[in-house]
Amino acid sequence: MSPHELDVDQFALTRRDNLTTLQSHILAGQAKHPDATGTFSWILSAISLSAKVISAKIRRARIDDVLGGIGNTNVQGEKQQKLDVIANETLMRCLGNREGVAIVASEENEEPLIIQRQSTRDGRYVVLFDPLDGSSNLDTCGGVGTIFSILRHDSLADTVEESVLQKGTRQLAAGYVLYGSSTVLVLTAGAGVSMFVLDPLIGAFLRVADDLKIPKSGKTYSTNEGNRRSFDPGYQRYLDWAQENGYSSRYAGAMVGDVHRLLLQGGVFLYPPTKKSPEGKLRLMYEANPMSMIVEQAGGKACAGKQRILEIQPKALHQRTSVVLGSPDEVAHVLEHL
Ligand code: AHM
Ligand code: MG
Repeated sequence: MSPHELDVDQFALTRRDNLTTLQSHILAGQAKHPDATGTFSWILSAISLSAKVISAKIRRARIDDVLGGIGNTNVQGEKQQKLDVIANETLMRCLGNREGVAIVASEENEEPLIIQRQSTRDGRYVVLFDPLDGSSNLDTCGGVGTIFSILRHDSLADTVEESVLQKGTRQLAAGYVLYGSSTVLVLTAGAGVSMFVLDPLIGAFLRVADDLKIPKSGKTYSTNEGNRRSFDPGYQRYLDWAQENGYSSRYAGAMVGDVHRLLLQGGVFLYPPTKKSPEGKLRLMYEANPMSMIVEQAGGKACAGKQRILEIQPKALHQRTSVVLGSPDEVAHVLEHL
């Protein structure tokens, strides 16, 4: 081939391998909506900035001596880690000055925070998050994560509560950041799931997968089996069945870690009601809903008992729910036993 001839195959390969940052992915999404003002993209970029800051703080946590508890409990009665507070403040600082954010609500704050206090009705979005999920893993260098959910602010709602308490089906976007052996951001804006890895050398999230699909099945279940005796009999029957059928058990102690594994390798995650948490432990609005949206967008299923999680009408910001989510075949196996 002469040097002037175009090697079409090679060109196609180069095109496929083009580097895409989270920023350019977001802008490409925005370009598909000609009437978009860019506000939504700014919010996603604020979340990406928070993820970089939190990731850096976690990596240096032992050196900077910010591990361990602060001696306080949060609104849920759970021990707050120093990094819970740092991650919460980081997200608040990044989102607090973004135009278009009307309300921010977090696991660590009792009440939603009204960002646009003077003119809440001008703010267009509500951002909900769990700043540092699984934070009890921190002291032992285990995986932890940030989970977020973005809703449209209901400008006709009379109260802040009313605007925040929307079903998961109304989420515009959802995602999580896993601070594991690498920092991974998984995002859906309702048209498939994309995955990005933080390249710490250049400080950018690079896209490593687009339109991610969860395996249809996978012989792994994730649950805290220490609670098994207080599970309803249906869940216990499922665990018996899974063990008789050669399933493996994997449990990270951080939902983000477990969901990330099943998204890539298949399986099912269960947090049923227990004696200690009769409604389930996980929070509907900023844990179960965003994770369910991601799993469903990837082709999986997410239920609370037999009800689809995304269709639950929330009654309180910190409402809890039971959770069964993952590969469609595996969720079906659980439901067959309930
Ligand atoms: P957190 O938001 O207070 O960290 O709690 C949520 C976490 C989930 O990430 C995880 O799946 C679960 O709690 C673990 O709970 P348990 O220790 O009861 O198994
Ligand atoms: Mg959590």
